[in-house]
Amino acid sequence: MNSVQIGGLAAGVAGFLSYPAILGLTHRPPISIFAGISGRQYPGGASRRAPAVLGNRVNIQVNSQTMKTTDPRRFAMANALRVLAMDAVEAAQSGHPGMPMGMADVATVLFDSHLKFDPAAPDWPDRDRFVLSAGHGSMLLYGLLHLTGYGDMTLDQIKNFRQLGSRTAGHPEYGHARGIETTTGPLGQGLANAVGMAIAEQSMAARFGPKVVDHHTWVITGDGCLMEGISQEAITLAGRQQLAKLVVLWDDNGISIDGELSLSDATDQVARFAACGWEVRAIDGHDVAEIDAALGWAKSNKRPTLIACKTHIGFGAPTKQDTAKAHGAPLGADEIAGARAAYGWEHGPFEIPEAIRADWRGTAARGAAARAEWQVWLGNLSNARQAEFARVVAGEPPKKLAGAIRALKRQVSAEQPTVATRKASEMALSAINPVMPETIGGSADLTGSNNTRTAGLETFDVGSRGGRYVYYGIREHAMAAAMNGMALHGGVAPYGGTFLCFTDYARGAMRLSAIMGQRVVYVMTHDGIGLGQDGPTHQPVEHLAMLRATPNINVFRPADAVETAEAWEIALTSRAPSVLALTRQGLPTVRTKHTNRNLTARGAYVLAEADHKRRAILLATGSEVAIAMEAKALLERRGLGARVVSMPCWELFAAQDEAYRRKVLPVGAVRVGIEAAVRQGWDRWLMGERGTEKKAGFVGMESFGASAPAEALYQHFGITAEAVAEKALALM
Ligand SMILES: Cc1ncc(C[n+]2csc(CCOP(=O)(O)OP(=O)(O)O)c2C)c(N)n1
Ligand SMILES: [Mg+2]
Repeated sequence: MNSVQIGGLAAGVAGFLSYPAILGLTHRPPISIFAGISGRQYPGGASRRAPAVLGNRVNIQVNSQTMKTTDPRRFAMANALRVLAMDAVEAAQSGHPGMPMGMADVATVLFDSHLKFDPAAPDWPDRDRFVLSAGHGSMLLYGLLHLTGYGDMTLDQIKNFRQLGSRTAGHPEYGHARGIETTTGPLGQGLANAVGMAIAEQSMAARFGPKVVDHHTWVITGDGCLMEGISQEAITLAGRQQLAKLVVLWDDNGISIDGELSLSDATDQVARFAACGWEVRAIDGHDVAEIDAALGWAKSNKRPTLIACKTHIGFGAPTKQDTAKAHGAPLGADEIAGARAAYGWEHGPFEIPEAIRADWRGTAARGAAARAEWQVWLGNLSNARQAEFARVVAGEPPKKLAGAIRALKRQVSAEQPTVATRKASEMALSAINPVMPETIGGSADLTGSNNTRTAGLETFDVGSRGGRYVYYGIREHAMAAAMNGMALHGGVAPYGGTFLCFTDYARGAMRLSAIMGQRVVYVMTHDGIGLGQDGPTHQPVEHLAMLRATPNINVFRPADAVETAEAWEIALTSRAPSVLALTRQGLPTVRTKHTNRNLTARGAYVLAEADHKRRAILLATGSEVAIAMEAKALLERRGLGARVVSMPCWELFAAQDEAYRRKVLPVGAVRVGIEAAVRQGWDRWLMGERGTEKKAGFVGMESFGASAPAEALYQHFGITAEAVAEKALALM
């Protein structure tokens, strides 16, 4: 049988067809898998050719002998990765052996001949980035780091895979071991991170020159990554931006957890990527010569590249190869023995012969030489430019930042404008962007609403990589994940906007900003019912609670232009992600007296002291601080002293010492919290921290909101100074 026609579906979906029952892996019959479009030319001249290895329902015997003769060195290197994955998963009795076994050949060729890396300097700024988006295959990455000689990844770490305190967590965790570029596991995130890394590379190259910054970003994705919605956002953004140095290696194995991919998907991924503006090619992911050629071709492309690597999940496992059984469970002793026999691997668990280790360590030589050459290019920059490069790579804010913020605060306190905090954020950015050339702003198609683009910021685009404003399009999730990638890449400080409500859409990536501790600033405007007539779908009543429940994110809800400037300063000097929840509606300036000190940095502070004997403490954030001030006036008029505490950032307040918190929230007075959002989370400040239930009240939201002008909504939901004063009185 010489040719097979499959009705227009991707190869992985079409395993039922009558392939030769036993297909040698290097055997290449002239198979045409794409009926009617066989030999079709794809953009860039790549023709989508038939992978030599097809069909996941076919019991393919591993032709290890052929692979061995074709390229014995790389075959042995790949087998080292495979046995380490099998053995580590077996030892842990937990983990995912199938993907590393399937992608070992691709990874070997990548590290052996293409990836620019140096284990002696894992953080070298001009290294290629390698992202394992299919994070469940973590043992592939750990094996690579171990064998190539990354100091953090010892054999003991591999043996302690998935154990408490080991660097070899279930999924790759950024910060656990050098060489892990990003935390992956939630499928699709790594792919979108990589888009951000590729953007950062281009931006840095425009700033510091293409000799000092010139590297690729390589990503391994699985079927799962490509099924996730975020992948569509990511690949269309990358396609539009023509991120030529981004290469996706898709582990096209036709299997996911539930079984054959055809159960749930029939997408022609190659055609999909081509339609999004990518260069595409399909290869046999076990044919090293073909892999080598494809990776080389990818580097020469003018647009991002997808290489569909047809592979066998659990490659070599006698009965579990090509089945979901190889995906996420230990293979068991028999399968492991059978796979070892298929590879001709005669060594015990975790045993790698010295010759193979030496071959792996040898792969680092190329990168070491490239780094030495790079040092020369860096040295050619002036001292000032070198210092600037070092500063931005280290993520240090510029010295001028503090002064710029102070000057703005002084001006605002004097002029006391009534402005929306989204506008105040633009004012802050107008002071920041000129003194902080590493910022890269953007918005998910709400530029005019989020006020994220300041005068003088050019567009980041194909012909203008020096531009610092990214039109992310309506892609909240990919925007957030790309910003993670930019922050992880280093050298740039990303911020991006959407409506606070659409935090939901970005949430998967925002959680990872927090887990990884990355300086990403989320400019989330339209932060409550105050946006008015767009109605409940756009009124984020529960989002503050959800964000505050997320560890390691600073959630700022500034009350006026002064607090907004302070929040920006903290966000840009911090190692954690920040959310700025900003209003659409105008707010009066409440910080009318200038202080050089950043009061927002303490999280909460006494904005206005009680004039009469203190009977009430009114705690509020953002747009409700002005309401608290009015309520205070009402109470004082009746001789009842009320203190107003502005709480722009709970996380920072919680981090203050007890003495300071006690000073702000002393025992005794009744407490009323005011926020146009749900109460969840408020009880710590109202009833905890020396408060009591009897003396605690809350004025806020219990429902989703409604469509009406903001003013009417505040009246309708009873978030008014009168209601606050009444609540305080009732508690006294
Ligand atoms: C967002 C997200 N949803 C679900 C999962 C759970 N999960 C991990 S791997 C996987 C299947 C992925 O299939 P594929 O990428 O084809 O991996 P393979 O089985 O080929 O290794 C799923 C559903 C996850 N990690 N992330
Ligand atoms: Mg798969």
